Amino acid sequence: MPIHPHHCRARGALVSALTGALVACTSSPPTPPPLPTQTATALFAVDFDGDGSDDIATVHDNTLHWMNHQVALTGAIAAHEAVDLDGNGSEELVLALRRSRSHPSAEPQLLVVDADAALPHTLPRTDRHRITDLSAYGNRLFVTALGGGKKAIGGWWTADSFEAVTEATMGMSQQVVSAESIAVGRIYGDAPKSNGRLELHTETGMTVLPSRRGIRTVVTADINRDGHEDIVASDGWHFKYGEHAEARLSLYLGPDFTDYRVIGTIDGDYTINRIDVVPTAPPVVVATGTSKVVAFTLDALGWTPITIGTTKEGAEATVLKAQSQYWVALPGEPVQIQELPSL
Ligand SMILES: [Ca+2]
Ligand SMILES: [Ca+2]
Ligand SMILES: [Ca+2]
Repeated sequence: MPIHPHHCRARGALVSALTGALVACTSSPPTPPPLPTQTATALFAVDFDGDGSDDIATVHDNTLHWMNHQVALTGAIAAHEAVDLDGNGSEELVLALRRSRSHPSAEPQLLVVDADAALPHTLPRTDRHRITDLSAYGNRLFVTALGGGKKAIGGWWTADSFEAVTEATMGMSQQVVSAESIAVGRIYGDAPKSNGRLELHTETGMTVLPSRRGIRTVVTADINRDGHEDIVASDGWHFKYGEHAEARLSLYLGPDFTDYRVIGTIDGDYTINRIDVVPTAPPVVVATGTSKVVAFTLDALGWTPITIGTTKEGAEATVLKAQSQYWVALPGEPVQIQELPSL
């Protein structure tokens, strides 16, 4: 196998940043999955062929590239999720599209992409709305859409149906915790410009969880590997985001979520647009802020932030798993892929 000098350099830099140790290049490093395009504004990790390793889809020039296919996108990507919707063992990529400068009259759309084709769907509603978040739970997809009156409604979506479950003012980020409970991140409160909050919606009611201010991004993952889903949220939003907002990351341990602790902040950034939890032991949380990508790693003294890249124009880092190895891919010209060390 040939030596890949760029790959080795990136790997050495990241590993030495994390451990302080120098790592020698070997002649047969693990290789990440191939990129459909070398330049990308966005990229997604999806196991299209069901072999257990993520494949990469990229967006370049408003066109989605994946598995030797491409399709022009008819809007901007508002949310995305990988989920095996038809239960055949291979994942589909679901993109939520919204109107954009290049497509000012585009209707909100769910584009379901499998290994062979991309099929557009809509939500069964006719009012003006936009899809703001997607969440996979098993083979099911939970979709959040913001409509009139700043009301965000979350529910289970299939190609034939939508079963509404939650309703929250400006609850734009919603992720499934369990079949009966949904974490609802509200960026604002009921009153204009008031602070949002994190809520847990269940069949029996709603609980407010502690947070700094409004919630920009929510993910769920079993971060301490105890069998219960936990919640990670960026909870520092403020409407005067240039002055008061913080790129702050907080952790809520399930199943009660009363154990709440701050993982850290990204200095100089005002929010976190994407959170990826890497389920290694100990875990790593990769957060994309407004200018930096930071990996938070856990040791006996707590969480340590390590800046692993920069990001611009809303580009988000993506964690992918291939051949039992984790990688972080950063969109750009060209795309950069770094190996995530297991600490
Ligand atoms: Ca695969
Ligand atoms: Ca499938
Ligand atoms: Ca847990």
